[in-house]
Amino acid sequence: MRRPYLTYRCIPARLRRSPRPPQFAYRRYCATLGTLGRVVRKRLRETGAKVPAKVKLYMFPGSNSVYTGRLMLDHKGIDYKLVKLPPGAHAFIMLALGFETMGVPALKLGRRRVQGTRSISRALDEMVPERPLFPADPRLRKAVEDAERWGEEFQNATRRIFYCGARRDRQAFASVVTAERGLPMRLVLRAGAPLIVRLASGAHHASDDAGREDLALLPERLDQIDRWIGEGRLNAAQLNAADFQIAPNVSALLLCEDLAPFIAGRPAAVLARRVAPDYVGHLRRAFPPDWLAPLQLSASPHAAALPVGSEPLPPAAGVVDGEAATDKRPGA
Ligand SMILES: N[C@@H](CCC(=O)N[C@@H](CS)C(=O)NCC(=O)O)C(=O)O
Repeated sequence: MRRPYLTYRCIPARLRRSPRPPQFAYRRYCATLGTLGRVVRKRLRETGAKVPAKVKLYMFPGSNSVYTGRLMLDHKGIDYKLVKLPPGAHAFIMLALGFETMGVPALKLGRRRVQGTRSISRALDEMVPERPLFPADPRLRKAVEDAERWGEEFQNATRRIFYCGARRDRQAFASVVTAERGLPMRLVLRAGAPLIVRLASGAHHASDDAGREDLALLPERLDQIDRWIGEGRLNAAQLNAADFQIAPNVSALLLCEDLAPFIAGRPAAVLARRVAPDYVGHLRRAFPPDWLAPLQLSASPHAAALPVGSEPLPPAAGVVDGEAATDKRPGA
């Protein structure tokens, strides 16, 4: 089951009868979407949705924002080619390719370029109205747009927290970004990890002060997600752009040994496991204890059954409903 995509790509397009088989880490997600995905793709063909023949996603595995982009493309049932870039160097490659900014995810839709998760969600809805990422009702749409914008800030905070941790746990970065790579690139990324982490920490303003503040704000941010889930703005029957924006970041935080016990018992974790269950990687205990004090103070109603410090970790990305993660690959 490794790299079914490559096998599939070997079949000439005219002979491909089934939709592209699930690839990378979304096996469970795709399994849920399996039948539905086939129906959606068939409908797309019938309705003549304006999907260009060539759709490319520029990305690097391990990025939280890329995970969001991939989930939305899959949600729409769009067939696309992954262009995997090396993290760090990707920023310059994106500029060299003519994109406006250095960031991934970015899409090439025929000749059109779309960069950034919030632009991608809108472009996808424009192209494929089926399975909308935003509700038609203006009031509900605004609620989802607000949550999506908030989610992008949460995405930034998650990234800052991760880089603060990755400066302390030297295996963490490689554990996240090598999951979908072949051996040569894995070796390169492992060797380059300390430098990439330093550069990315600078690019994303992930100083210790910023990370510490993000950890202090984490309980209220998680409370916000839980509230939105309670209201039905998130994790409703029909997933929306805000779900796809927010869930991968909760999944990413669940990869942190220090943080998982504070998150695992929350509705936010249910959302993460439903929407973005395949984040790969691991961040060992890395944060100074005083950085975690605000989480401990707010922990009582939400902490997982396990007290802090008593492993094993609750099931996070990579282990879903007791199923071991043998070939899990992240989208982000
Ligand atoms: N907020 C942007 C995030 C883009 C972003 O920061 N992506 C990272 C990868 S996780 C990146 O490419 N950083 C390089 C840069 O922007 O310089 C979005 O939602 O698309």
